[in-house]
Amino acid sequence: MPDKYAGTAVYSLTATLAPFGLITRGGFHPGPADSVPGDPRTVLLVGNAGPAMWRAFQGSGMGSLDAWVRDAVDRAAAICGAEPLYPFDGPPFLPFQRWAQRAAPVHPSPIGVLIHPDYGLWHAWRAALAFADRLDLPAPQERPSPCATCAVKPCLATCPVGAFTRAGYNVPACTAHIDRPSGTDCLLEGCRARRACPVGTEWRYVPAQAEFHMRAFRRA
Ligand code: B12
Ligand code: SF4
Ligand code: SF4
Repeated sequence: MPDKYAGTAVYSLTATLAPFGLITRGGFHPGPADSVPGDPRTVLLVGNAGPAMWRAFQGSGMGSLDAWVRDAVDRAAAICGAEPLYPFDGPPFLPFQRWAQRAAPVHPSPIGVLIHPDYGLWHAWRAALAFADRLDLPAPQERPSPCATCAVKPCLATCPVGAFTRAGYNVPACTAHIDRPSGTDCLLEGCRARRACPVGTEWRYVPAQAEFHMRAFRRA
């Protein structure tokens, strides 16, 4: 976070979220095409990268990650005078992946999840904060997609049931596999295709965190 934010709402937000392992992940000045409810002038995104948020959540003793995030972010939003919005409220869901591409150097990967040049596939969005005022934002970082220079694309060759096709992500094939004994590896360690990506491996989720998300996905 640039020093120029010292003492501002953005700075308070970053400091308030840090003990939760949550980070501010850039922002943008929305227009009508961004479909942000309430017509705010600035949107900041909040998310996680790697296992930091998971460790804080584990320490809380709460069972629902979404409820824990809402609790933390609602409080942070009240402190800095913003309206909180959540990716899990829906359907209809808010277009967080589109907003993310406005706010941070992320790009669609061949398996759908957005890839970040540092974090690889090991990051997510947990909330957005909508501000009525226009806040100064750092210039957007222009960083190319790591997928552009990844000749082998192991993410596309690793799924045991070929769930990633030209037609998109075959969710029923994936969930059927993880319900079978042969799918235990995906269930307990996380999606094999995601694990095959060579980018940002130091940010990889720890096994308990991967299992938590895979079980939540299976329930969904
Ligand atoms: C519904 C949903 C699902 C559904 C359906 C997904 C599907 N059919 O593709 C299910 C339950 C299957 C699912 C699964 C997962 N999901 Co999901 N999901 C969502 C959710 C809640 C809504 C998506 C949506 O409909 N948005 C509405 C549209 C209008 O919004 P949008 O941003 O404009 O959507 C665009 C993108 O989604 C994009 N898009 C979608 N698919 C693809 C595929 C390709 C190839 C490309 C280029 C673009 C693209 O096109 C849309 C139109 O512009 C989002 C959160 C959110 N609010 O966005 C998370 C979200 C997309 N999921 C996410 C994740 C991480 C997962 C899992 C990997 C979870 C896990 N296990 O760890 C799994 C994938 C399973 C696996 N193999 O590991 C993350 C992605 C983070 C990232 N780095 O990009 C999100 C953003 C949630 C978050 N908190 O960050 N998910
Ligand atoms: S394996 Fe290569 S193509 Fe696939 S997501 Fe990672 S960098 Fe992109
Ligand atoms: S979780 Fe396993 S079955 Fe599902 S897409 Fe990933 S690799 Fe394929």
